[in-house]
Amino acid sequence: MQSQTTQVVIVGGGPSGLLLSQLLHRAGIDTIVLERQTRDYVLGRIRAGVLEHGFVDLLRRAGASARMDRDGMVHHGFHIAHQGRLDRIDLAGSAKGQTVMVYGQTEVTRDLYEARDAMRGQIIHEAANVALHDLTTVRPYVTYEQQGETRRIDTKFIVGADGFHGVSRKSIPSDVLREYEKVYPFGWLGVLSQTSPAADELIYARHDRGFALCSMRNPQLSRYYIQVPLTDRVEDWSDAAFWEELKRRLPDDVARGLQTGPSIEKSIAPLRSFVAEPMRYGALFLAGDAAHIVPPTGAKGLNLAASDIHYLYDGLSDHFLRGDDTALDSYSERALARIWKAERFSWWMTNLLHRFPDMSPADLRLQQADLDYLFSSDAAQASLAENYVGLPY
Ligand code: RFL
Ligand code: PHB
Repeated sequence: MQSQTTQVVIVGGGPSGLLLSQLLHRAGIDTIVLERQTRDYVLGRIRAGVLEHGFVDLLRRAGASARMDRDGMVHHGFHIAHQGRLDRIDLAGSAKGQTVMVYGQTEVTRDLYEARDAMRGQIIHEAANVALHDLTTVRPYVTYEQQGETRRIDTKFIVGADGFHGVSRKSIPSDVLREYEKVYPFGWLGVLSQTSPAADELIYARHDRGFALCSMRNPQLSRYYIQVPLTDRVEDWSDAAFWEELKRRLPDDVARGLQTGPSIEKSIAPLRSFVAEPMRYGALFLAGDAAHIVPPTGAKGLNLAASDIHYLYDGLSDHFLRGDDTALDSYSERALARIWKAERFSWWMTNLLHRFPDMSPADLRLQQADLDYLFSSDAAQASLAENYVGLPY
């Protein structure tokens, strides 16, 4: 069997895996990334759009920020539409000058691939049937299949950055792993279109017909979402039906000014809150969506992946460069403390803005009171802003 050796095997070539591989390589630590899909497939996914400053700093440390620093859009606030009007959350004013960066996950991933190429980083695409072995020994290894052949990589540590449906979390015995999950009774239908954005800043809309979000990728590219029942399929939604429904959920003046056009991409994502504990099993460390999922309402998924990578990079570099395992041994605990706070925030923002199918008149009044309180209290706005820009690492 063909075999290789490396210091860290990273399963998953999404943003988490690529970012860690790039940071470790710059510190002189050798990695191999195993990705199930082709590069074009990974780069075809349309996902996150809002980056916290912690993520921005990490991309700079990874030497992969030139395009983001040039083309990314710094946002000082966002809007919440409710009862036919727009109220603004002043992020910079409420969160001590902090802002967020609007720059798409697709672009982040492309920039990371290019940075890996420039350093000749090893990324193996179309790696099938990845399997993790001997995780609780000092000689763990990974096998995978390529072109009909089974190959082996011997290593010291394995990082599971293979997303929610990956193999890594499933490699932890069920009597060790605890899983916490909440599934929401709706999804988000997302549309990407070559049109100018609805406004200069994002608009999150609460409406009796359901939630809507106006976001963007650049001044000519917009991203919109509407809440839909889980039973809906993408084929049920023509572009015309999507635009009509979106407009109905926005304040009149925003709807009137909305530029519509053909969709470039259209997909439905279910909403889920999920955490797996612990995030370490022997030589295996979970990071990003492999360990946790948040509903996208607070724009936290990719940003949580970045804080995991920050803690893991600390731990792995201390291990290899200084022979100190303190940070590695506390990885799961440190990462989970921040994850649960982001889970809370994402759940709260989802509850604030969505229409749940079983809401009673009392639930609706409570939801309205939550919004009224938000816009009548500087402390409530400061709390929202502090969480939205990202809690400290
Ligand atoms: P990913 O991106 O899922 O990458 C995992 C990679 O692992 C590969 N893989 C395997 N490779 C080898 N062997 C296996 N057995 C494998 N199984 C899987 C996969 O092919 C893939 O390439 O996880 P990662 O890197 O942890 O990154 C997480 C983020 O992608 C995710 O949290 C965000 O996209 C969530 N998210 C948002 N996050 C934000 O911070 N801000 C946002 O504004 C935001 N908006 C969103 C979002 C997610 C959305 N969807 C579609 C779920 C909006 C949406 C609609
Ligand atoms: C996006 O632009 O895709 C986006 C922005 C904010 C969110 C979720 C998704 O909360």
